[in-house]
Amino acid sequence: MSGGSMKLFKTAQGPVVQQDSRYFRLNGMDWDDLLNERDLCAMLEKRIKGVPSFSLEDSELLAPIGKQEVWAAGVTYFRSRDARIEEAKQAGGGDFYARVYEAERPEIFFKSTPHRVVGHNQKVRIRKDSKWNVPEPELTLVVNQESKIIGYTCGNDMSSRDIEGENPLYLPQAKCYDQACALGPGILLCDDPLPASTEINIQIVRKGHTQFSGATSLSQLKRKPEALVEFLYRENSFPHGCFLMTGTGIVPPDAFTLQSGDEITIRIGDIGTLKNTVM
Ligand code: DO4
Ligand code: MG
Repeated sequence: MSGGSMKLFKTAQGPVVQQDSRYFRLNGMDWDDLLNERDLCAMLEKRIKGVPSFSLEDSELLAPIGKQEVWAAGVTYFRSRDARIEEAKQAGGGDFYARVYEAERPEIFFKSTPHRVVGHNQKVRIRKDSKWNVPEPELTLVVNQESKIIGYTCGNDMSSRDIEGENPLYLPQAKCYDQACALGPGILLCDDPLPASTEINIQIVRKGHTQFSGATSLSQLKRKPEALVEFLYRENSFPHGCFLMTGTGIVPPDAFTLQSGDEITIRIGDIGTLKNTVM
């Protein structure tokens, strides 16, 4: 890619591209068409030539999603495998997690329709019928209709651990509900894989005090992003492309559960920082 890295943001006025710390509006361009443009970065470089830059405020940002579905991979880090085995032990489900961690076929599940997704600075929710809730900070792949990874964003796979732990068959209820998925702030457009040294950080602040912080890096991710995409696109078409969360490598201690008002900050390498408050 020439001209340095680019990021794509979504606003109510339309898509915005960032290059070299300058922001340009892409007036009249459709978000879903853009994500599926053949040579996106080259097209954007041409398109922003001569366009005046402006300063983009955080308050303008929407979740960087259009008509795409969001899917998620699970048990892709050793830490997640361990935590799930423990959480499902009583229900007799622990063995499933150890097996899927080693298996050739990854765990991939449906996470969210676009209307359930929130963006940077918007509110995520915990279920009223759950007592044990955590955020899951996950590198999220942006994949076009031809199964090409065109970029990356930060994702939060909000999860109800008591529901999931009670019975693995409850996974869809633990994972898929209104405002259970946060994506943003924008999309780092990138043709190449991210370096293994890319860090994933999370901080949870309650009433001004850090309740939990954690970090991992992509070197701990057991599966290659391309392999996850290959499985997802087997026997499945995505006419608008899709988002694929790659699993969490950070799980807070078992005594921790989210509360209303908690501020969750997720930072991944050069992608940016996704911040959400629990409703
Ligand atoms: O199998 C349960 C969910 C796993 C998950 O969401 C993760 O590992 O990130
Ligand atoms: Mg997850």
